[in-house]
Amino acid sequence: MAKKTVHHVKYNFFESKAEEAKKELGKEGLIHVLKEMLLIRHFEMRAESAYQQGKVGGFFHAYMGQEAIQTAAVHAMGRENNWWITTYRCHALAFLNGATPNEMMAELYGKATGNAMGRGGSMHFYEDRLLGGFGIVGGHLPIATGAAFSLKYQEQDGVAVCFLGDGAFVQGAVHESLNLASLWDLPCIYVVENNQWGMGTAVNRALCVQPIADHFAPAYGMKAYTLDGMDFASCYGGFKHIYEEVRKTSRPVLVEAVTERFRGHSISDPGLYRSKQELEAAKGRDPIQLFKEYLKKEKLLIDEAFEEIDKEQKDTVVESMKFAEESPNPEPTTLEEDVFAP
Ligand SMILES: Cc1ncc(C[n+]2csc(CCOP(=O)(O)OP(=O)(O)O)c2C)c(N)n1
Repeated sequence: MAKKTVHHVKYNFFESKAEEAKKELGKEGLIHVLKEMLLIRHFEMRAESAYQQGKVGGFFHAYMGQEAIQTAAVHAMGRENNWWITTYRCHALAFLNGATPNEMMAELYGKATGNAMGRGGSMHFYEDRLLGGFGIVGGHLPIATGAAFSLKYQEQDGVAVCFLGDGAFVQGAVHESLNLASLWDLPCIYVVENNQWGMGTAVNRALCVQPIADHFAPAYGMKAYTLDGMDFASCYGGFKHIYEEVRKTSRPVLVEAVTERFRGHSISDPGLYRSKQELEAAKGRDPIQLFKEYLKKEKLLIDEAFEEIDKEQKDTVVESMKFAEESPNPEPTTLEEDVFAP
């Protein structure tokens, strides 16, 4: 365990085998990871600008600053066999599960070609193994727990991976889910992405004790893992270890990935509760910059190649805006299609 204090909290970081990422993914795989993280970042930035131009409506929550966590989790565990589920901050996980930038942007624009046919918007992206984007804080944990139950009941290989925020952790359904998962030995990996803030409330004003995983996992008879959420290689090694353990034991685990979001809670939040200096300090550990430096240190990347990849990803996102712009609106006569109302 590596002890480190972040935001006045003493963490016991899991000492991941960071070299595993290089060993298993190789140069090509790591460059692919860089491309994905850059695409996620550019997608959020461009989508924000489209929102500001009035092309996107509804809620909008950016994943900027947290890219390393879900990218590492999906690469370490593989998207097939597993069930994935997250909050309204769901653009990255949809992309990592196979959604294309075109269909994602079109969904934000409310177009018929969108990921949810223009019905869901920013908070409700889906993929074959992604059970959704959910708007009710903590409300998706019972669904993740049910997905883990189904895997076990049907004797299928795989785990359910559930992402939630630090603010969500105090929600009742979270604790009912942890209790049941432990009681029934369900293969569920609960990942608290501690980005330091709820909507505008600092985590230390919402939670009576921290660190989250170290304090709460023992109460449910689970193992706790704390990961540096800004460091891809460390997250990759950590998730790899956790995945193998959960498949072997069929015991749920509680993971805390320590990170910080770079934007307000949602696009309508100017973030006045955080000083400029605090934000700059967080950006000093930008996961994409850290990953770039790591690749350079490993002699897998040079600055010129980075610039090229960066531009490529930006262009892909700009293309997706064109696609969304030119896509048709859903036909009003289809309004009642695909509606489930018991
Ligand atoms: C049950 C419920 N209560 C309150 C809200 C309003 N709400 C939306 S997001 C949010 C904060 C959640 O913060 P956190 O879980 O830390 O996630 P983050 O947005 O930081 O990723 C709140 C209170 C909601 N959507 N659902």
